[in-house]
Amino acid sequence: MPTPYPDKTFHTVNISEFAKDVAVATDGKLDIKLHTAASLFKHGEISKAVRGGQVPIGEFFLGLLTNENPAFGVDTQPFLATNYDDAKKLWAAQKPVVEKLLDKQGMMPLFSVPWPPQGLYTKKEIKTVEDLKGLKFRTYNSTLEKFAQAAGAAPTQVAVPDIPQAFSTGRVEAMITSPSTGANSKAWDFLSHYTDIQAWVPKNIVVVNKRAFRKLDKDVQDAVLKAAAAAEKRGWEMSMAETEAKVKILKENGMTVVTPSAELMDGLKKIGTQMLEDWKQSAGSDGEAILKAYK
Ligand code: PCA
Repeated sequence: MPTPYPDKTFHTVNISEFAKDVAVATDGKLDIKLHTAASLFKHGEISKAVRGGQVPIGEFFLGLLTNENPAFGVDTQPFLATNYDDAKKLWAAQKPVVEKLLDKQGMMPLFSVPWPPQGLYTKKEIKTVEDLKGLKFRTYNSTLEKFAQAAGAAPTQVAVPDIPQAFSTGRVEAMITSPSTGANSKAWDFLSHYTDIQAWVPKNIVVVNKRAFRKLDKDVQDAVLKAAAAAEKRGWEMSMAETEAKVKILKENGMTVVTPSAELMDGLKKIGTQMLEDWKQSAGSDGEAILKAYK
């Protein structure tokens, strides 16, 4: 099972628990071996590897598939769902469409877990959108890339394990990510301000190859589904706990945690509104169904 993020990431910890639960429930009949931190496949290759059956199961950032279909990345739309309650509602609205799209590719979702709300990391205080102009900006999917571009910044995609090096070599100088990824990357080594903009609550997803799943005995299938449901519940709770714990660590390590100015939020939300309009255009009837169910 390939996963993209390092061992200490709470998503990875949750998945280890999931694998253990499956092994225990099946008396070792199904033993899931994790290959973390993109060690088996690069992050961008994981969904294809599951789809093609090179691996039976894998984890990836759902919004990475935005280019395949905008519905996959609705949870990375700026300011559409910015807290856990709304994120839960958005997932309920998005899930049937994600299931349908993955099914066409021979895959099935097992569980999905959110990252904490996304905040802004910089080397100085950011009071307005204009302050972001020209900054070399680390991104992780095409939606964030558009957002950074619309704010006048210069986006560059960098995978989580490469964040410290990208900052230390000056390839990037700002980013939007969770307190989790910020703290795990020791953001204080190269950044000073964390502005709590709570811009969106994006998710990782664990998917299986349907053919591989069908080959399992019925009791093993049931054990996997049961462990998956438990992992989704546990993962959401871990994510909520993570938010507070990791903001505290940012502070303890000397980062200035800033409540965003009204002016900054207005400017960023204006970009979000325009991006949602564009998203609606590209997401068609699936997009409409998601937004209708969410509202
Ligand atoms: N961490 C991952 C995805 C979202 C998050 O909080 C990243 O920065 O790539």
